[in-house]
Amino acid sequence: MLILSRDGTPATGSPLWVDTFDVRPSETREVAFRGGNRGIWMNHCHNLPHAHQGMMLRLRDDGVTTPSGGSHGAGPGHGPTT
Ligand SMILES: [Cu+2]
Repeated sequence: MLILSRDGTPATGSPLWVDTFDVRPSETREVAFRGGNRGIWMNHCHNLPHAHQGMMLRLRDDGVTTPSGGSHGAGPGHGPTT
C-alpha cells in the first residue's frame, strides 16, 4: 500500500510503500494499492480482538465469486449449527 495521507495531511517526500502500518485511536490513513492479482482480499487490524469486533474489510474484484458466497462467518466453525 502507498500511504497517501495521515489524518488528512498529504504525504510528502519519498513515497512510502508498506504492507502494514500503525493507526492509533482516532487517527486516519488514506492509502492506495496496486491491483493486478484479481481476487478477494481481506484487510484487517492486526490486533485480532479489533479485527473480531469488525476492523476488517473485504475487497473483491468485479466478477470474482467464492463458493462460500463470501459472507462473513460462512467458513468452518463460524456457520450456523445444524
Ligand atoms: Cu485495531
